[in-house]
Amino acid sequence: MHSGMKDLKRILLVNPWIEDVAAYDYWLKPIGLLYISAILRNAGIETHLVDCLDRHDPELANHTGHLFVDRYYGTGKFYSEVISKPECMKWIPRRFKRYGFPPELLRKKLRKLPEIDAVFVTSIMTYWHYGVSDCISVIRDEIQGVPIVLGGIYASLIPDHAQRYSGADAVFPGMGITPIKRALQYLGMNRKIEENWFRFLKPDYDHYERLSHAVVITSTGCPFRCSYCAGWSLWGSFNQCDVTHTVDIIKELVEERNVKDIAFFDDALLINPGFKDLLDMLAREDLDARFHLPNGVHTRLLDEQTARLFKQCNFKTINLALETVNEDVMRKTGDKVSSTDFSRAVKLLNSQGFGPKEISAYIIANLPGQSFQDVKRAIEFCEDSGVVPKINELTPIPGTELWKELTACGSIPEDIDPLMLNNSLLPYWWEDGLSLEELQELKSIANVIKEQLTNV
Ligand code: B12
Ligand code: SF4
Repeated sequence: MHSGMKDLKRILLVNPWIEDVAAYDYWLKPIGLLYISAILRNAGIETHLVDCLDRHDPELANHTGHLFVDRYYGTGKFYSEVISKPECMKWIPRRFKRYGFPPELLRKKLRKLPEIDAVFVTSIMTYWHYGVSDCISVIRDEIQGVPIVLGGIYASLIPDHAQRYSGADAVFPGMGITPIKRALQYLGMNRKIEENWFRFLKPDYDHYERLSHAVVITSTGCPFRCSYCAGWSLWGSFNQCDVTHTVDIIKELVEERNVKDIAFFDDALLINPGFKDLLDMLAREDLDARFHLPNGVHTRLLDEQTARLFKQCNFKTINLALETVNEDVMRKTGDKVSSTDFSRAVKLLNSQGFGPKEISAYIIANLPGQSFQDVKRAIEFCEDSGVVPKINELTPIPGTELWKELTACGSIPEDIDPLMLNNSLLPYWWEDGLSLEELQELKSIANVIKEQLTNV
C-alpha cells in the first residue's frame, strides 16, 4: 500500500541483523544509512529507521528482559539467539547466532510503521549475508507489496551474489550518491538530490532515542593500494569532508545528544590533510567526550603535532597499524609502515602521556608469505614497545588483488559461500593459512601481554 498524499513519499531504512559465529558492538553505527536518511530528507522524502543492531532501543530491553550495559567506553554485547547453521558450516563445531533484535520485535516495529513506499536495506561485511537475506524475508512478510532495495558494502563487493540470494527486488552497488540516485530512479521517485552531501549534510542520528556512542567520517576512500584490501577500490578517489562541518557534527552529538564516545570510521584518517585542523578545532571546543580509532591508522603519518592534539582532544583508543614485522611481506602487500615508523610513533604518543591503556597495535595474521614466527615476532615487538598487540586475521575479500591470486591458484574456491571466509571459520578449512591451534596460541600470547601491560 502506498502513502496517501501523492507526493509525500516514505522510505524505511533498515540496518539488518548480523548472523555469524561472533559479533560485538565495537562502536558500530550504520553511518552510510544515516547519511542516506539525511540525503532523502533533504530531497523531501520522509524516512524511518529500523536499526536491528541498536542495543539501546528502549523496546529491546522490555522485550528481552535484559538491560544492555555498556562495557569499554560505550561498546557492548549484542542481544543474540542461537539459530540453525547454514549447510556450508554444518560440520564446524561453532554455534551460529543472530545478533540484534529478536524477530518478534522486528515484526512489531515493522507493523507499527505508517504506510511505506519503499525499503532501503544496507549491508556491511560480505560474510554477514545470511543476516541480510533473513531480515529481508521478514520485511517482505510484514510489509507486503512494497519494493525492497539493497545497497552497501556487501552489495557492492559481490553484487551478483546479493542479487541472487538477498531476496531484494533490486541491488544498487557503489558508494557515494550514484547508487542512491539509481535506487530512487528505479522507484520512480525523481527528486533533486544534494550532490555534495558529504560536505553539507549530517548523518541523521535523530532516529535514535538513546545514543551511547556515535561514529563519524572525515574522509572517504584511500590513496594506498594494499593487495588484500577492498576499501580503496570501493570509493575510488580520496575525498575529504569540510573541517568546520565535521566539527559541527561532533559538537551537536556531544552537546545536544549527550554522546560521550565517538569513533572515526575513515579508511585513511591521517592521510586527510584537513585532519589536524579538525583536531585543532576540536581541542579548542574542549568537548566533554572521548574519541576512538578502532580502524588501524597510518603509523608513518603520525607526527608530534597529531600526538599532542590526540591528547588535547581526549583520545582513548589509538590503534596503530603495524601489520607485520616481516619486511618482505610488508613490501608485497602495501609497504605502508615499518618497525622504525612504529617505534617513532609510539615514542611520540608516550611523550604525550599515552600508554598501553590507550595504544594498541593492529597486527595482521595470514598475509601471504607470513609465518607463525613472523606474527609471534610482531607480538614480541609490541611487548618490547609497551603496546597492546591485537591480532586481526586476514579475511580474503572478493574482488581484491589477493583474492584474484588465491582463487587463480586454487587456494580458495571461487564459488565459496562468503560466510566461510570469515576470520572465525577460515582456519577450520583453509589449508594455506595458519591453523586454528596456531592462531589460538598467538592470541593467547597476545592476551597475556595485554594483561601484563594494562593491569599495572
Ligand atoms: C568502519 C569499518 C570498520 C569498523 C566498523 C564496521 C561495521 N560493522 O560497521 C570496524 C573497525 C569495527 C571494522 C572491523 C573490521 N573490518 Co571493516 N571497514 C570499515 C570501513 C573502513 C568503512 C565502512 C563505513 O562505515 N563506510 C562509510 C559509509 C558512509 O559508507 P557505506 O556504509 O558503504 O554507505 C555508503 C554506500 O555503501 C551506500 N549504501 C549503503 N547502504 C545502502 C543501501 C541502499 C539501498 C543504497 C542504494 C545505497 C547504500 O550509500 C552510503 C553513502 O554512499 C570499510 C571500508 C570501506 N571503505 O567501506 C571496512 C571494511 C568493511 N572492513 C573490512 C574488514 C575486512 C574488517 C575486519 C574483518 C578487519 C579484521 N581483519 O579485523 C573487521 C571485522 C570486524 C567485524 N566482524 O565486524 C572489509 C570488508 C570485508 C568483507 N569481507 O566484507 C572492508 C571493506 C575493508 C577492507 N579491508 O577491504 N571495520
Ligand atoms: S588497507 Fe588501509 S591503507 Fe591499505 S588500501 Fe586499505 S584502507 Fe588504504
